[in-house]
Formats: sequence, C-alpha cells, structure tokens
Amino acid sequence: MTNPTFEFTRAITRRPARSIADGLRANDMGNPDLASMLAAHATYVAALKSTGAEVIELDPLDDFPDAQFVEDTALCLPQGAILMRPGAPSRMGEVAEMAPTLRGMYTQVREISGPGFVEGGDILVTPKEILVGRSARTDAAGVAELTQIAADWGHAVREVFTPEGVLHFKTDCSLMDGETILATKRLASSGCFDGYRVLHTAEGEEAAANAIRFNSLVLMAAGFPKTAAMLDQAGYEVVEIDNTDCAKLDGGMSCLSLRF
Ligand code: CIR
Repeated sequence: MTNPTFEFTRAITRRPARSIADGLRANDMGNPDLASMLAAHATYVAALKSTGAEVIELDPLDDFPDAQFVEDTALCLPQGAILMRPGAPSRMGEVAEMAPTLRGMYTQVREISGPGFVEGGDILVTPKEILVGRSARTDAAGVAELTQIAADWGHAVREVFTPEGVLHFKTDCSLMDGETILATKRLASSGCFDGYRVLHTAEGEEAAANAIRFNSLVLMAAGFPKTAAMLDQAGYEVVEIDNTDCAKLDGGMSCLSLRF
C-alpha cells in the first residue's frame, strides 16, 4: 500500500533561468548566483531520482525568473491536477507554461479560474485533509474555489493561516510521514496541527521547516544541524541540500518540485 502524500513515482522540476536575479524576494539579501543555484538544483534532482522516481526536468523560462519554484503553479492529487492562480502578478504566466506538461500526464486537469488566488506553496496535503494557508498570495476566494474542486475528488480542505510576514504556509512546515509534521513553533502554536505528531524546528533554524519527505528521504536545506540531528534521531533519512541561492529568493525544498 503506498501513501500518495509522500510516496511518489514522479516529480516535475524546472531548471533556474538566467533571469533569476529578477526573482521576487521579501528582503534583499543579494542576488543569487546562477552557477551555484544550478549545481544545487542538480543535487536536488539527483536526490529525487535516487529514490527510484522519474524526474521530468523542464527547461528554464527567462521570462519568468521564479519559474524554478514549480510547486506554486499546481496541486497534484491522485485523481488529477489543479492549476493554481498565483497571487504574485509576475508569476501568473508560469501556470500556462506548466499546463501542457500536466495535461500530458493527467486525464483530469482542473483550474482555479478566479477571481481568487492560490499558490501551491500554501497547500499541505496530509492523508486525512488538505490544509490551505491564507497568505499574501492565497486569499479566501481562492481557498473557496480550491475547496469545491477538491471536494469533487473526495478531499476535505481546511483553511488555516500562514503567519504574518511568512511567504507561504509551507515555508513553515512540511509533512514527514502520514501522521507527522515538521513545523516552526510560531506556526504550530496556532494549533493548526492539533491531532498530528509535531516535530519542531530548532530555535533559530526556522528556515529548515520547508523540507520534503520524498519516498525514503527527507530533503532539507543544509546548515540547520540541530534540526537535521533531531530528524535523524527520529528515524528519518535526511539529505541536506545547499539552499543558499534559493533562500535569497525565499525558496526552499518544497518549491522546487511537483510530486505525484
Ligand atoms: C516568490 O516569491 O514567489 C519566489 N521568489 C519564491 C517562491 C517559493 N515557493 C514556495 O515556497 N512554494
């Protein structure tokens, strides 16, 4: 029996473009370096493939400097894919670029048609529900439209709230297995994970929360030794990936792939 929330046969990624210096960011920490971002991206893709999954690697899109963060363009569920409607105007066109790939893989592709907005980074799928965090990118109307589509496929959506000043809901949390969520204390203290087993990122290591469980592995950003050791002790096989350059664009492990 596989668990479709963390056991996957495929992933879609997109290589970073030459235009990455134009990518969105909340605070300017300097421009990312393309060569080192490409190197980290290749390590990320290799880790996904090492679990036996097929990785569809899409070409860079110079017109969309944030397009390597493919997660925000769609939600992939066992029954079909849902095309998102990003709240960041500069990212809206990324969805049409992703659509043909998903239409080639799924018989059922639905879309958030608006007027609301949802970005994939605000969606955490667990075995019992889909948590969608309202944020500066995901609004009430977007959550309502997503709730209807997901309900057609038998999924319950629960609206939650991304902490103020945090880009996406999953900036601060990730699924580790069917019952366990890795989360920052600032997010978990809202009570949104009551009923789950919650592992907290270490103090000062909040940026480690955007990890992914992908088959046997947990991919997490390198440089957060206390959180990595805690996950290791909890029995997870942790792979640390350099996230220095993506972090300059507020990106992390989950953003870099669509998994299904
Ligand atoms: C943005 O601001 O949209 C990008 N620079 C980062 C997107 C990260 N995506 C994600 O957390 N799912």
